[in-house]
Amino acid sequence: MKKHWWSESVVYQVYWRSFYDSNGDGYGDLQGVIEKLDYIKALGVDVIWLNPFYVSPDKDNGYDIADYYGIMPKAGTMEDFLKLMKETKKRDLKVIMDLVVNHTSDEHPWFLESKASKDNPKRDWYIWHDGKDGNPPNNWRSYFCPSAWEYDEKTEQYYFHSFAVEQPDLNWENKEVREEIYKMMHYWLQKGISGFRLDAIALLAKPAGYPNAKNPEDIRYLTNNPGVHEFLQEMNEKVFAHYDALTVGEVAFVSPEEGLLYVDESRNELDTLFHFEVCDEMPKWDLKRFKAIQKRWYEGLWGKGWNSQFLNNHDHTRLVTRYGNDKEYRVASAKLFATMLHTLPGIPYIYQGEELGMTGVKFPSIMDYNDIAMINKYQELTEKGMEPSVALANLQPLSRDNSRTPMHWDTTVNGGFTTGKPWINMNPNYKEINVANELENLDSIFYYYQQLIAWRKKLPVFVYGDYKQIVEEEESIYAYIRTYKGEKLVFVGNFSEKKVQIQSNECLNLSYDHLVMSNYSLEDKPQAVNMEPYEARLYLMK
Ligand code: TEU
Repeated sequence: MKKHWWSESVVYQVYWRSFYDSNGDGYGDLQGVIEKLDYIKALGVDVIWLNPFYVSPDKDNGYDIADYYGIMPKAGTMEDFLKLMKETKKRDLKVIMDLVVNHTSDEHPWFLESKASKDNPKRDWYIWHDGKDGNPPNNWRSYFCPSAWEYDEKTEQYYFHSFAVEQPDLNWENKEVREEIYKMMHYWLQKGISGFRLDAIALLAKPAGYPNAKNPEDIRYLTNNPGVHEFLQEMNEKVFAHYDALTVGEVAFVSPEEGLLYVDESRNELDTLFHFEVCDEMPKWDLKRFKAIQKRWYEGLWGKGWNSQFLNNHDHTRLVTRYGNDKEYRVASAKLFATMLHTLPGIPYIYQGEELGMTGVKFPSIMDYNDIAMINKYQELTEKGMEPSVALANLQPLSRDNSRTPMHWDTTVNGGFTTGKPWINMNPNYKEINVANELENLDSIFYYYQQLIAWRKKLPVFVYGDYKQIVEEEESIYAYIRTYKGEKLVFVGNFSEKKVQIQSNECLNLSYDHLVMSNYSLEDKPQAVNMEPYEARLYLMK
């Protein structure tokens, strides 16, 4: 595979509205990100992914864009953005921007024109269909609502939305739309950003004829439809080919074979992708399934296109709460997952607060939640007759707000995040889990991440090593070997709350002398075959 500036990078995701508030309005902002750049740099990462901060009515936290060229006042100003560009450059950090081109806000001037009349020149910029016998054009669901169609009284047609009603889908079949989007992409790339995280990018092409779905609940029909690769090849030719940028696409519901079509270097589409076989499709930790996923994606992509690795983001419950153990083994399990994240093949992405082992939340009332996906679903369930308390309890574990509560900087009010009232409640455990505590404690999760990243920077095997799973028959052990030009890395992890003695002799020849990292003390020279609960081991050999 070709070597790029980003091949050896580690990406840190900044959900700016919950990162650091510099002006006391309760929202994090770009100036807040600037003030914390030294913290991000200290972790050792290279790239910052910023969630959307374009002008937006903010119904879906910035994923409903009303002006692609402006900055949301909550986030700051264009001046702040340019300062961020300067300050990141100074520290040799790159910035990739989250960009939403599958849909806009229903307040975008394009949509206002499109819905003004059937003969408006922008009518065809969105997807308008007649209803069928007083019903929507077909039976599809959207991600966030029971129907993917919304009726417009004035023009007596339905428009299509893959997400919320306030997020109408653009019509990518329309050449003018595509040209406008490419123009806007150039605008930001010329301002000095280093690439894009492309939101919902596999949704650009819609199924021909919009046929009814057999099982409308399974919304796979929204994704990965014929035509999407033509759009991406054109986007690449018209935009990405002119820059040395990193493009990572959000590509849900694809197999490795389908995923490869997006990232195969010879096809000139995207550089890498997020597939969702873990975060969307595996609600609870399932080691057997995880091993199979890693194997299939390695076999599908290796040598042809770059994979990405992530275990949580702004849409998914924090990893220690969802996949690890956020109680007695919070620190151990956070470090175990971190060791795996940085040693698997693919670019690692860290979601803000992950490096502190931040946990999910359970707010007492639906009124405490902000996530539009959760609130809409709550409404749908209660309208169908579900007890409100039952609906709330059902939705809490996977609410997107689990990961959206503000960063914990210290033990002061609101964890030092804001001097005002935070836009969403704090996780009450900020006095215990926060940056100040982490930085004081040499054994902290933060320093563990820092050390992993430092190793990754030092040895090419982390990036270029091939991948082979070992001790496959062990139920709670995950172990693999990666090799590259005489370097060898071995990861061994116990993903259970019990002590385990590994039976397989594949681990017998792992010598203590090669053990470079573990989340348990190395002083008593642990033997390779005896694993503590959630223990992680990293061996390196030359
Ligand atoms: O998410 C889109 C998405 O397709 C889902 O797979 C996502 O994992 C889901 O929301 C989980 O419940 C993107 C953004 O990441 C999300 O924040 C936006 O709300 C959405 O697109 C619409 O733009």
